Amino acid sequence: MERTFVMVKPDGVQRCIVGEVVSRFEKKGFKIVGAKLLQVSKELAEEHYEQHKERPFFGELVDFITSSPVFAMVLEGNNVVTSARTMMGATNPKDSAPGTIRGDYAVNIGMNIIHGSDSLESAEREINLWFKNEELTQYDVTVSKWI
Ligand code: FUP
Repeated sequence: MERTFVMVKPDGVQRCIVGEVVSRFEKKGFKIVGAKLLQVSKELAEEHYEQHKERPFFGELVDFITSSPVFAMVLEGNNVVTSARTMMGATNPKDSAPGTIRGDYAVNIGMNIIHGSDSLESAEREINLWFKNEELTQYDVTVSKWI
């Protein structure tokens, strides 16, 4: 079953919309298989955003993501990588559609509430980076047959 890594960024935690974000994914039909609130270290932030190392906003991005705790999750379900990205909306909130998480809650590209893996390969890398194997669970949900 497909898995993805999703994180409510410091702005989402500070604005108390962790529950709202989690609720959207739960209601959609995705299963939470791991979750934790954590203060991100500079090392973890730099490794997570490695692909943006040369970009002018890299320093700000690392400062932002380490400025206050984040809520990290691993979600499981059919096509969850693509679906979670669709539910998040475009990176720049000025382009993200109403009804998406960024479209409904963000106005600023630097503080856009949520991160989600952009491919199966990124999902695997990010899940391994953020979670230890023993922090992830395997369980059946009885509603699965209805989804
Ligand atoms: P996304 O996959 O939608 O999170 O977007 P990217 O990986 O392209 O960017 C990661 C984060 O860098 C964004 F969430 C916000 C930040 N960013 C900027 O601050 N400025 C930019 O021009 C692009 C991205």
